[in-house]
Amino acid sequence: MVYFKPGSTRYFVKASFVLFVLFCGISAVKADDGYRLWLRYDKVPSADKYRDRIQSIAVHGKSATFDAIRRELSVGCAGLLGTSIVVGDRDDASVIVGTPQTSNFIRKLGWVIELQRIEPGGYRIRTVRDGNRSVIVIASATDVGTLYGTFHFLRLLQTEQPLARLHLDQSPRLSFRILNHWDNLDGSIERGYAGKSLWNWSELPAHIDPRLTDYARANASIGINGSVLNNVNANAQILTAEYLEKVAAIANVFRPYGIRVYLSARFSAPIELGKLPTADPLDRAVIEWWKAKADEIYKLIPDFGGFVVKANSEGQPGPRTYSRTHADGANMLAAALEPHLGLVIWRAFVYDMKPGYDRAGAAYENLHPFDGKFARNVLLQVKNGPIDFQPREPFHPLFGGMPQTQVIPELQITQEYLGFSNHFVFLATMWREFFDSDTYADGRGSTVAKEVSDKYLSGISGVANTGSDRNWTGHHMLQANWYAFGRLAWNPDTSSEQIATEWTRMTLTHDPKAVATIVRMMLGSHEAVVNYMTPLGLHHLFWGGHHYGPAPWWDTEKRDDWNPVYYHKADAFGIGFDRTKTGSNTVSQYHPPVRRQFEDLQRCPEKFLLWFHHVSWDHKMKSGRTLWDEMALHYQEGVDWVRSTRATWADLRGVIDDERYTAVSDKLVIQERDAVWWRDACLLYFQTFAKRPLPAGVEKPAHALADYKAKALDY
Ligand code: GCW
Repeated sequence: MVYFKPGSTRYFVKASFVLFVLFCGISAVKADDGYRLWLRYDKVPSADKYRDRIQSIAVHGKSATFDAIRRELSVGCAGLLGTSIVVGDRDDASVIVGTPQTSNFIRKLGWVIELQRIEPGGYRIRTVRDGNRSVIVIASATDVGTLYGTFHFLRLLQTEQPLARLHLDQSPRLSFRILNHWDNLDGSIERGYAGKSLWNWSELPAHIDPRLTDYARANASIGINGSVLNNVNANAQILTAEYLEKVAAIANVFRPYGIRVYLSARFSAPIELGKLPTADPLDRAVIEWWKAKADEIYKLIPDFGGFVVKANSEGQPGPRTYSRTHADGANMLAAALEPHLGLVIWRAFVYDMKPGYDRAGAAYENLHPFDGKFARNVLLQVKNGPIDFQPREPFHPLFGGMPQTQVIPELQITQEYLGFSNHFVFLATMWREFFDSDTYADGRGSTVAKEVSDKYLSGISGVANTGSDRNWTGHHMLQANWYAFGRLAWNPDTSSEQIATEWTRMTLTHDPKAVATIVRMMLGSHEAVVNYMTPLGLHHLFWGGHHYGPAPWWDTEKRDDWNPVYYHKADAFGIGFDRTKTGSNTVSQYHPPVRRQFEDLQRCPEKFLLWFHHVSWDHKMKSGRTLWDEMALHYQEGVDWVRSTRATWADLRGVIDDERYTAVSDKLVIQERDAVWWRDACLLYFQTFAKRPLPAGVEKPAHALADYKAKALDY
């Protein structure tokens, strides 16, 4: 080993290097590739204050989960406080972590019954007196609850909360909080915009990518407790013995973090893998095949979550292929999983084409007749809106529409229709709007949040936006959507502002002015994208197939309901889809108070106007303007938002590390280009019907309509 002597050139070089590193360490803007997500654990400005309070930590408990807790606390506290902290097991530590079963100290606090009564996964964090000193206690009835409590505690430090009088009990409102990965076995991701799949099937089970642990940590830190590994457009191969062994290897990594794996099951697997002549759910041999498959899976993965099924949807096989019902199909699988406590998550994304039908009403029509007919371990997974993850949709009428069914929402975190990983859109506000929608299922106040949490089994799924990109989500700011999904799954009444503030402080900066600026940007971003893509209730104006840029003129898909023209119905009179009595009347699927509001042209919220009504170009809006002028101004407003956000972001140079600052700036350039393209393409096209000039304040398009029609926006 070579030692550097003072006075030597090498000493000077070395010393300068150390100084440089120290300087970078002190400065808040050292480069960051975003890999650490919101678990950055860099030293917080209040570190000194915290150091007095947290001198040592005791973790009482022996299990893989407790090992994870120890690791997280020692890395987390050392980083946040800027000094290493002893993580041991002494009762005189300043922080004590455990369960009544694992910790004498906690048992003696007399919390056993109360902790038992907190929902599974819940925890308690309190500052308590112990003789003449005060101790912070993180306790739960379960190991995983203790882990969640640990992450909460770290979040308190990361967001610089006071620790003197902690007094909180937390428990999840929804039981199954699941990420859905639309990952194919070849490593590609359907609607994925952040690289390849995180599961390297060819290397598994022999090689386990350490990144899987970081994925599990990130999820556990926000309470996510399930992961569906493969695309709902499923390949039956995932259910072969060879793949199940790989799945089991992943499950082993996730288990200490409280995450169960689930698989998307292809309904016709008994034919493809079992060589049976049919997959009819009432066929004896088929029933036996699924039972044996379930037994095989649970032998390898005792805590396997269950199957997700996309049946009779977009060409996928299902029970209706055999003239059986959705309930027949779901219940057959449920019977195979039930002895193992497994779930069937049956997707309601079903929209068979019938002449003259309205796709927005199809799922309700198909599934509603089966209310009360599904087995107890079946969850019905329904997209937030009736069409398909559009920038804005009213809530799906199946929420509050199936009182005897365990309906769980499916949200899309990946931005299939929201500018992929190029556009900065904070989705919490969109999801808030959904959760706050009043379904009137049991009178006023029956919000979606309430309806979905008041079930015997409750849950939520989010289609993940993660991938192999170093920063996980393709765009640094979109990590916030993964975070927001977890926080809302834990408590669907959490405010967007709270989520945005927490995330910003944990992920980007502690500078209060910068935090306020970034939070404001985040909270305005969803309305902006709606404005420049599909304002006033417009929907599905997307270029066919990839769903990136605008193509409101598109009419060449083989199904009518894959074509934008089907949705906007622009003509010389006006624009919009009439879903009232004079049209498809699918508005009648909502409970009467909601229906009455939506179907009344005067009372319908303007943000949903063209979703429910075909409206004259000259219709007077609340602003006093005509519909045409109002629409054009919305498009302009969307563009203006992106421009002003670019300027606001530019002011953050130096507050956020250069690497992330620059990456986000570059994405905003793309977002501005796209917003302008959206505005111009849509307005020029709609103008061919409206035949009215653009109102003052709306910029003149740079190209002719033919140019926009000729070329998809690059992505
Ligand atoms: O939004 C549509 C997507 C499909 C997807 C489907 C679904 C996985 O365009 O890519 O398939 O929904 O949710 O099943």
